[in-house]
Amino acid sequence: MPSLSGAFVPPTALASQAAAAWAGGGARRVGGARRAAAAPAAAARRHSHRFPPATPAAPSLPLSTSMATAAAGDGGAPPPAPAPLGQVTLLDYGAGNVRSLENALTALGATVKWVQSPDDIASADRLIFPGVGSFGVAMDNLTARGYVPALKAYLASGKPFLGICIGLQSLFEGSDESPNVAGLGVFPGRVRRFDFAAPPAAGDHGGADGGGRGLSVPHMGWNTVALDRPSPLFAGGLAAQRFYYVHSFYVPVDAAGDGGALATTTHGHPFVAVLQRGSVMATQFHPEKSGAAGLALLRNFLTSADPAGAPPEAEAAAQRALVAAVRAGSGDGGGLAKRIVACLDVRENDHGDLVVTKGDQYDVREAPAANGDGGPGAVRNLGKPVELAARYYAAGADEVTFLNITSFRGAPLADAPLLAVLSATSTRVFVPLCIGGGIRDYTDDAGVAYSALDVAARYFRAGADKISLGSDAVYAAEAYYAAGRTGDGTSSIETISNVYGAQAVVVSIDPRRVWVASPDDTPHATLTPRDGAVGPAGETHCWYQCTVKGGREGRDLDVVQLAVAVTALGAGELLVNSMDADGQKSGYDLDLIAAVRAAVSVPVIASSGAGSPLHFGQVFDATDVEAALAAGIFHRGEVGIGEVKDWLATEGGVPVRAVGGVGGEGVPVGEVGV
Ligand code: 1PR
Repeated sequence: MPSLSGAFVPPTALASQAAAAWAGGGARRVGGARRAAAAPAAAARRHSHRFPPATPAAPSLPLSTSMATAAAGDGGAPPPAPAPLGQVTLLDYGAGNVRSLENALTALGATVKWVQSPDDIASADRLIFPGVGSFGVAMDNLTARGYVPALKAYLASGKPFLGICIGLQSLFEGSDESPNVAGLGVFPGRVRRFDFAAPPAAGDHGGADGGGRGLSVPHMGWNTVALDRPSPLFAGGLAAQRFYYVHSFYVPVDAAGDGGALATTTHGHPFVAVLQRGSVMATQFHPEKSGAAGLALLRNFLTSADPAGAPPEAEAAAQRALVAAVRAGSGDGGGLAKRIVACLDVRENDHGDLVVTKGDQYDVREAPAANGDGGPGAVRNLGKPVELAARYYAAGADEVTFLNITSFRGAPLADAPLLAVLSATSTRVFVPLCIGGGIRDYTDDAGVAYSALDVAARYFRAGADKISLGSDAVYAAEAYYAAGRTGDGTSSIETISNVYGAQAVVVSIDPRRVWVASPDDTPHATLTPRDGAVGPAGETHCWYQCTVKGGREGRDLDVVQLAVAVTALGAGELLVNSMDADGQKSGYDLDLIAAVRAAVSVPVIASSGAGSPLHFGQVFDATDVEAALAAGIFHRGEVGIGEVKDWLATEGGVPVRAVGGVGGEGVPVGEVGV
């Protein structure tokens, strides 16, 4: 178990040996040309701890489950309840999901104080800036509230500062995202846009993603850190962990300046993962969404006497050993892990309780005979939403999705129980949460009009990191084509994406296969199934029709048309269900998923039909999607998330985030120590 006090216990004999070898070998190597002659003494001291560069020719193997788990400790017994950690000040300006960070800090035992005025910034002892929204929105808000002078003074004060995501990017002079907006300028240089119009050069990425097309943008998911030098922030084995990133813009390593990049990561090319100059630290990833590893990093920031200083030598040696061990095992290639997503379809059962249910080809009711009265069967009840979500987090789910499957019938914001479920879940689950169902413009029974943006805002405030649009996205795509392939700015996709960013908008597609004898029989793009399947009348071709209202109504739109339209309108990720494969446990519909994957450059989540770990391997191998989702097999306990990940890591050669993490995931609130 990693120690909270900073003293590091080498996790395995392997790491111990590596530590000894490293300490005896190159532990004192200096960063050569990267050390500026005139660097201040403190900076020079830090440089003396730098790790040597990774061997360029090192193979890009996945970070092995066993190594990362071992590096993180046994993850077994729950840690003791956290001692109070004192106060931390959060700089927020009211946009996006900052509740997650507050929840994470509270769960660690910290008292959170929100900045209400410039004086609160000046009086803070430890300040965290969880920037959300775009670069321009962040800077405009800081300026409008008069925070910029106080923030600059704080950044120069030597007191610990931790920026997160936009909180990192806003430290620079400017960004491609908002070209006319000046940043804080603490670091020179600009934040750049990922541009993968052309595929990265062979070997230029971790092999987990990419292929014949460019890498997906946003960079969304769990990626590694390549630590440049030991740091108190990474005490406790964190250098071997993956963290959750979600962003379309990045800080080039050069822009961070000499020694500015405490850690880098790779998506097509290296970029800054963690920045540090003096007491100013910032992560491109979201520690509050990075499971136990992220919580451990936050705890290190809060508890280290000098989080920006050099760690004690024992800890520094342990970190060097760990980095060496990771490099030896993984080649330091980085790249996104494939995400495993647990999905919870929720609805009221016939007694009015909100339950997790699960359909077979979207039918969530038991067979009528089970009732004995000739009426419809009962809604399948597979458990309580918060409990199941927490269980999946503990088991290593990389993301949890709630789909409110009957909300199209009523008024979504009247669905207070679901908002309560989301709020409760976000205090216990520290990986990304997505919620979908019923997000659209509507008017309630009292005649009050709500926009989709209003509905989404409530979900974000309740703890969602992303929202998912189903039916409304189909209507938006139809309007897009009717208007000549353009949006008018009013669709739910556009309005929510504009305010919260594309990465916060998922489109959930509910297609069904339509068989045709010949491609000439339909205006839609057809394909011939790769497994040789034929239709009921021997048809050899099919197309995938979009549906609305939970599959109850088919539309004259195919999945590729939908995918192209919704990403043009601003969706940042697609969730591809299949009405035919749902609940069948015979594998994902590879033709369907490959067709969508090939049509877009945003991340794609494969859904419907998983029955075994092999099916996950097949979909990653055949379609190159970034994530795969399952429901039924997890709910019924037939296959565990850990089983899937172990199989992928050992048999499938697929990079995944190690299950277990630091001190175990999903420990109860009040016991989130690491
Ligand atoms: O149209 O914006 O209100 O959103 C409604 C949302 O509810 C959509 O995302 C839609 O997919 C979902 N939904 C509606 N009805 C159902 C149903 O099952 N009757 N669920 C439904 C969709 C598919 C997945 C399922 C996977 C994996 N269910 O959620 O989890 O198929 O299942 P498996 O691993 O067991 O095969 P809107």
